Amino acid sequence: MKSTVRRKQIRTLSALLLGSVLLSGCSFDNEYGRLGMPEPVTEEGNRILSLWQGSWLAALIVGVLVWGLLIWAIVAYRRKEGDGLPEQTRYNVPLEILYTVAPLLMILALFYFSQRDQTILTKVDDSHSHSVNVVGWRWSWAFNYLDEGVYEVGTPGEPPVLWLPVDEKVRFELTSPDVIHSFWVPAFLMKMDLVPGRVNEFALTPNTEGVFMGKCAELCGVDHSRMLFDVKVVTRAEYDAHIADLKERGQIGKIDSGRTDIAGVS
Ligand SMILES: [Cu+2]
Repeated sequence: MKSTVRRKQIRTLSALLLGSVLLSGCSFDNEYGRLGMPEPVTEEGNRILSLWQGSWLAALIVGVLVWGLLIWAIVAYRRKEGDGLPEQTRYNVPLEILYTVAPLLMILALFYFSQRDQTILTKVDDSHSHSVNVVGWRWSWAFNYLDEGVYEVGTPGEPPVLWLPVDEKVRFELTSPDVIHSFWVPAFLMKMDLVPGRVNEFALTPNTEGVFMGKCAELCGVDHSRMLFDVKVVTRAEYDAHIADLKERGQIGKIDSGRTDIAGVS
């Protein structure tokens, strides 16, 4: 009688737990549903978010299965009164094949989805409408608006602002004249390293107006923590006005990018 009641309690508790997990997983509009990720503000963000959620869901399903089997084995085969030592066994070929093949299949599935999305997200073609050269240097940032021929540069004390027009695909060209930095805007759900001697690229389309913080995500030296910047996503008219303002301030040309094929202005 007692055990029937306990079984019922366990079943209710499991249903409640599973229900809450599924409910939070199904809703994309809250931080629980996004599993800690910020709200995407780019067209590409939803793809990254789905990869993140899918990976966690897969991990959770495997976790529940493993925990369930463990608990079942512990409870069902626990030592009972009068039991002696259990039968001692060695080797179980089907079981060993299972725990070799099962992880392999899981890794292949994770690899497939990661590789598929990475290929799409890092593909740069001619579909962008403008390009920005992001220069990370010890210890701030410069943004060269390549199509407009103007630049913005910051200092650790006065972080710069990168302006972007909403709903227009921008190509980032990442360069560093000194050490490795990393261009990270958490709200973009995307970051990429700036490596001296090479040009890294990616493109995205901001689709939400607002101000989003950015920072360096690669420990690069004493003032790494001060390598901050903001990204301001605005309308095309506001963007054009800002570019005109930069021109008026005389910020014309390009801050030295560390690229050998382009002569810098400083
Ligand atoms: Cu850094």
